[in-house]
Amino acid sequence: MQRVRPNVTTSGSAAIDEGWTMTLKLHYHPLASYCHKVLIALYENATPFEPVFIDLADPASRAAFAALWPAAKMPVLEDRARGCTVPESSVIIEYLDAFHPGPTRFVPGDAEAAWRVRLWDRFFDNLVHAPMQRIVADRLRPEADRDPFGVRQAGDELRRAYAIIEERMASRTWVAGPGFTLADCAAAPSLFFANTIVPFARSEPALTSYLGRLMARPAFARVLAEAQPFFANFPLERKPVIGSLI
Ligand SMILES: N[C@@H](CCC(=O)N[C@@H](CS)C(=O)NCC(=O)O)C(=O)O
Repeated sequence: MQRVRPNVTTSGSAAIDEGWTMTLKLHYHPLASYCHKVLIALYENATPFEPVFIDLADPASRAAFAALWPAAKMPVLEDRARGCTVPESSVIIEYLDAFHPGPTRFVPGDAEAAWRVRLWDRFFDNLVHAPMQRIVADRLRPEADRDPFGVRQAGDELRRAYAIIEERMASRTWVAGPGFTLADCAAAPSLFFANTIVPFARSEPALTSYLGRLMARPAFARVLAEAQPFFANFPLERKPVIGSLI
């Protein structure tokens, strides 16, 4: 087992000092929303890790990343001490919970509570994150290949998801139980970017307050502060803004 230096530098990079080797490496990009989901979990528990910056537009960086995980989707966690390469944000967070646990537990041990956490994690990935990404991806296409109908459909999906979350969050602090869980890690970046693209309505105060609580959570506030220098690269006209709920 390698020795792991327990503290993390204020820049957000886990430092590697003489004699200390990071067991965990996170392959990521600071603007990538699924990477935010995992960074929240790492920062929640001050889990030491070495960040590895991936630039998928750079052929060498993409090839090295695809050699690690052929799907070439970020994030990917490498655990050198255990010899594991772990893709998929939800799986990474469950892996951290199982093998590198800290004070915040992301999936409860109790099966009854756990299925609810997994349900809401799937809800945010499939019904908020996915349509939000479709709108962003459409903007990255050549003009002639864009799909305005698909973008309208994705916007409608987001509004239907907002209505469901509004009703659920009327009487809750966190989405899937009394504490902050995997489902809230999934909610934070997906709602943050979705609200930038299809702003919440005035009639959705519970949803708006929920995103406010997520943004105030120190782990997510740190993720957003580190992402901020890249916000100008966000491909839509309206750029993400920290601290203002549109
Ligand atoms: N289901 C995956 C989704 C990962 C994903 O879509 N990542 C995006 C960045 S946020 C990506 O790698 N996009 C690059 C591409 O699709 O080429 C997860 O939960 O980790």
